[in-house]
Amino acid sequence: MAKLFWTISSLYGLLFLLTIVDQLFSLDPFIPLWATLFSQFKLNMHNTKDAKASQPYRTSYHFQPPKNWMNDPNGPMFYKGVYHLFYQYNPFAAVTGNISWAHSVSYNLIDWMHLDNAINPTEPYDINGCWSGSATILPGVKKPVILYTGDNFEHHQVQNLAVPKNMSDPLLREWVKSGSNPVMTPGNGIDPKMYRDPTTSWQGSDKIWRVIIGSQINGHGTAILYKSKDFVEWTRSKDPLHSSNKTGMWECPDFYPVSSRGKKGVESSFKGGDTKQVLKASFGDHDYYVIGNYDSKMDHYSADVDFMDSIVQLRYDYGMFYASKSFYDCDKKRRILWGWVTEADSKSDDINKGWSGIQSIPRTILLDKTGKQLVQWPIKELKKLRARQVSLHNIEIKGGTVFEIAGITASQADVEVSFELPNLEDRIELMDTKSVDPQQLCSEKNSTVRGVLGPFGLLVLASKNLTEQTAIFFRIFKGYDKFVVLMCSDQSRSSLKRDVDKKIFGAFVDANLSHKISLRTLIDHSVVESFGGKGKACITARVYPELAIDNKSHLYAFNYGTRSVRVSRLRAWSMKKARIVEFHEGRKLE
Ligand code: DQQ
Repeated sequence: MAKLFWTISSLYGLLFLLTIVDQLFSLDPFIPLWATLFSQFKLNMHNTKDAKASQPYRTSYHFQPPKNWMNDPNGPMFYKGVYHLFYQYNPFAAVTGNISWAHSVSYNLIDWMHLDNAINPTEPYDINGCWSGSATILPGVKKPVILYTGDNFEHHQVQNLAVPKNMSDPLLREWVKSGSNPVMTPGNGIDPKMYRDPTTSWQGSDKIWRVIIGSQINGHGTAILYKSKDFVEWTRSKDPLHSSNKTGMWECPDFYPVSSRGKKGVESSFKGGDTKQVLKASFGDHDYYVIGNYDSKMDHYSADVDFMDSIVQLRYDYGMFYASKSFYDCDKKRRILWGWVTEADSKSDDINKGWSGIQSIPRTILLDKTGKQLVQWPIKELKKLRARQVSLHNIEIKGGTVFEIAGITASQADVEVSFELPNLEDRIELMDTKSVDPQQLCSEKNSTVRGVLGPFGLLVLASKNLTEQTAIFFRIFKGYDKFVVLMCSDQSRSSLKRDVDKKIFGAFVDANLSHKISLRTLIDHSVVESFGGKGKACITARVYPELAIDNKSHLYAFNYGTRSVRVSRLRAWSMKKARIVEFHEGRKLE
């Protein structure tokens, strides 16, 4: 027993040391050592090779648990050299149910160690599920705390507090629930079934903590505001922080400052100047956000353009991406966003696969130079997985042609391409964006419909004869006062399978077009995550090809417009697998 204890403690000691060294010096050689350490201690390395043979849709570098159901990301944080990601998890099946907080840790947000669940439904106040919530790192004591929603014995939603059991454990594996739970309960006009998902808390200049809870009051999406001095006693403010009579229930709100100068992220309690404040709410299957100003003295938030007040809605992602959560990474001074990417196959497919749900690649978020929208980009650590590379320069793609980008693993790749356009004054089609839904436009003008400038882009996860293909492409139109860039992700021919959702997605890219438009696409077996115009519009899709799997998958560039476009530069990389290890101590689910 003593030996086991010593082994485990030295393992943690070494791990902690390695994470610190890695943080300080960014030394890649330590990474294999980290993995070796775990295999030496006979921890359960996940045998992905075997899994792949029968699992063509399992991802290789996106975050997913070894099995079962996963939905929302919860309580992401960076604490003492370790990134933590908790997530909504069913430990028993590939469908939703028994929702608990699973827990994984990483030193680089790419390689992960899966730990035992952090919070399980065990108490009357959370017995029907430990639902979404957030972590806050208390300054001074530098201690993380979690607020989460419990679905209680009456199926009423209440807010609960949990703290680490052992602050000297660098992985913070065990969490204890507060004896004061629930710390917030629905009252006065709050529907107990519409009261959930506390945000990361922030402090005003009065040092008082604030948090918002997602709700729907009188049919309106609402962020209920609470205040507390000690995280235990919370008082509801008379007025909500914000609400909208144009939306229903707000799930998983997020509220954070972004710098209006420079490229650094901003911590949630930041009170300096030169910031704007983002409010995100999840509703109608999408994550919408507004940008505005927050006066922490009056607790007043005003959006520059409010939810649903403009034809074009600001969304983090115009494909599949929901219940997201951001956190401030104090180590690299950036704000990072995670989002749940659900499956587009059937429930019975999920049961057969034994799993459902992945997380997006973590993205850095910044305010765009215009101040009118955010820009997102895959975290720089992802580059560590780039392996074999192909590069192309200055290639003309004539109208109506396709060419293969060979030489990389097309089912597991990172592709960056920049398209150069001909003279935009030429007769290109007109478009009044004020009355057009881009998703609808992409469905009507799918990848087979020829235009003048476009569709041009990439065909990914494509079979050799193109029977199966997912097309990510642009079309350029002439708007009233500027050129309009439409970005589409067309899944309609992605698979021969019938029982999968092949919806087409679309977004306008506010790209201030000057003859070039860029696309980055991350391809990972069953997920295609695309960033148009340097991250101004993102579209994530799930696809389940039958023919175009593993080494039978191909990558092409195409142009079905009548005018030629030029690939000024294309770089594509095979991607390595992320290192995933499991470390379970077999603690009972209390
Ligand atoms: N998922 C959680 C809720 C949240 C919803 C339950 C959003 O807390 O509102 O698993 O996907």
